[in-house]
Parts: sequence; structure tokens; C-alpha cells
Amino acid sequence: ENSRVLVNLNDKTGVATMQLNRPPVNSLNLEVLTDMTIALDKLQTEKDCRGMILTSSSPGIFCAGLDIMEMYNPQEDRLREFWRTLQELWKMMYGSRLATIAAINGHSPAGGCLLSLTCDYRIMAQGKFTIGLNETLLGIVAPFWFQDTMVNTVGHRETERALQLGLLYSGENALKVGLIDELVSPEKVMETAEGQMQMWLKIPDFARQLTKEQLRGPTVQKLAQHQEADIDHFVNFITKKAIQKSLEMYLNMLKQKKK
Ligand code: CO8
Repeated sequence: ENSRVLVNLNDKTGVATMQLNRPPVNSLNLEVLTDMTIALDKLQTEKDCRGMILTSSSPGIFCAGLDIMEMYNPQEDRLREFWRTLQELWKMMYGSRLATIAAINGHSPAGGCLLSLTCDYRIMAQGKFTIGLNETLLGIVAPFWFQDTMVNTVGHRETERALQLGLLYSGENALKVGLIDELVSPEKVMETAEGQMQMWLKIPDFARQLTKEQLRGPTVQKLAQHQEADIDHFVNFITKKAIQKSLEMYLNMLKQKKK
């Protein structure tokens, strides 16, 4: 089977794992985003499912972020659909009734970092991996709701610095600023996530969910209220000649680095 998202719900514990499975780097194209949205929606309607661990099937790479090829020389209809699907997934993840933990078992730039930030708790693998919202390095700008998610996690000042510089943090530095909650050896990431999940599931669901809703609801509402304008803005921005040029240079840089 070559499903782009692998989901496994443990009936006994009520905990599901969702593995991104789009080798080599789990970049998020329209199809992956759609599959994730469908899978999460399904889990949320399973009344016995209470928690979800998000991880990757490729040790060493959690997620390389949005698929840059979706934004390079795009077709407008697909580009709109792509952005809307990302918005929908973000709203669903950030406001999920499930307790969610990101088991970050590798690199986690840009959209990968965003996905992990939508979870309630983040555990990252020690090693040479980095995490952060590095959009400015590509010559693009993280939208307001990416920024909000970051501010809500590490605070305004750290976000100002991180987003302007496009900082990719080492695990140690990510831990220091609170971008991740734990840094453990790669082989301990999943068991740490499972252990942590037990703590979240000890809390009565109703009380935990309402608390999450109070804290995150306004941020989700803000995008919901400006969703169409945000799509227009994204399409206008990304199709600008200068931005296309920046993406092209970044793609070339990615290819060059291999040689
Ligand atoms: N999209 C498309 N292709 C990618 C991406 C990506 N995000 N990342 C890597 N690839 C490709 C590479 O080009 C390479 O292709 P090929 O085999 O054809 O040469 C292949 O995947 C494998 O990549 P690497 O050889 O680089 O793999 P490594 O294991 O050496 O490194 C990394 C993995 C660290 C993940 C590295 O690939 C990397 O740094 N990738 C780029 C990550 C990045 O900067 N992503 C940003 C995406 S933008 C985003 O998510 C938010 C956009 C918000 C838009 C707002 C506009 C208003």
C-alpha cells in the first residue's frame, strides 16, 4: 500500500497515530493535505478516539513543509484549492477535540514546524535536525495565522526575531525558547509521546477540550473570518514575478546542495 498518510487507531487506549508517508521528505502537496484532513475528520468522529500522535514514516525527516512545487509556476485553481485545504487542516488541527502530540522525528522546517505547532505538545529527536518558520529564507512571508500560532507558543518577541530571520532552531535552542517541549534520543521519541499522552488522557476530556477551546478558539476564529481574503492575498503574492524568482532560486539552491 502506498497511502500518503498512515493512520492506526488503538482501540484499547483510544490513541491514534498518524504518520506522514510521502517520501522522500513528506512535503505537503494538495493530495497529502487532503488526505490528512480526511483522516483527522474521521478520527474526530470516532467516539472512542481521544488522542492523536502525529509523526513521520521517514526517520530523519518529520516534514519539509509545503511542497514548493505547488507554489512554483502554479495554476490558479489548484493554488486556491491548495491554500484552502491548508487553512482547513490548520483550523481542524489547532482546534481539535483530541489531545495531540507531535513526535518530531527529524527535520521540521516551515509547514512542518506549523503542523507541529498545531499540536498540544511537541517532542523532538536529538541530532542535527532543525525546526522553525524559515519562510523569509525563501523570500516569502509567513501568513498572519502562522505567526499567531508561533506567538501563542513562544511569545511575541521571540517570534519577531525568529520570523524575520527565518530561524531554523537546533533541538537544544528550540527547547530553550519553548518551541518544543522535550528533546529525546531518536529511538525514544515514540515511547515518550505515548507516555506523555497518558498524562493528557488522565484529564476529563470535556474539561480539557473546553480549556483548549478558550485558549485557541479566538485564533481559529480570526482565520475563519478572513479566510477568503487570505486566499486572495496568498494567490496575489505568490504569483508575483519577484516571488516566483525567489522560489526558483531557492529550488536551485536545494538541488545544488546535493552535488
Ligand atoms: N518542496 C518541494 N520539494 C522539496 C521540498 C519542499 N518543501 N523539500 C525538499 N524537496 C525536494 C528536494 O528538492 C529534493 O529533490 P530532488 O531529489 O529532485 O533533487 C528532494 O526533495 C530531497 O531533498 P534533499 O535532498 O534536500 O533532502 P535532505 O534529506 O538532504 O534534506 C530537508 C531534507 C532538510 C527537509 C531539505 O530538503 C530542506 O531544507 N528542504 C526545504 C525545506 C523548506 O525550506 N521548506 C519550506 C517550504 S515553504 C512552507 O512550508 C510555508 C510556505 C508559506 C507560504 C506563504 C506565502 C504567502
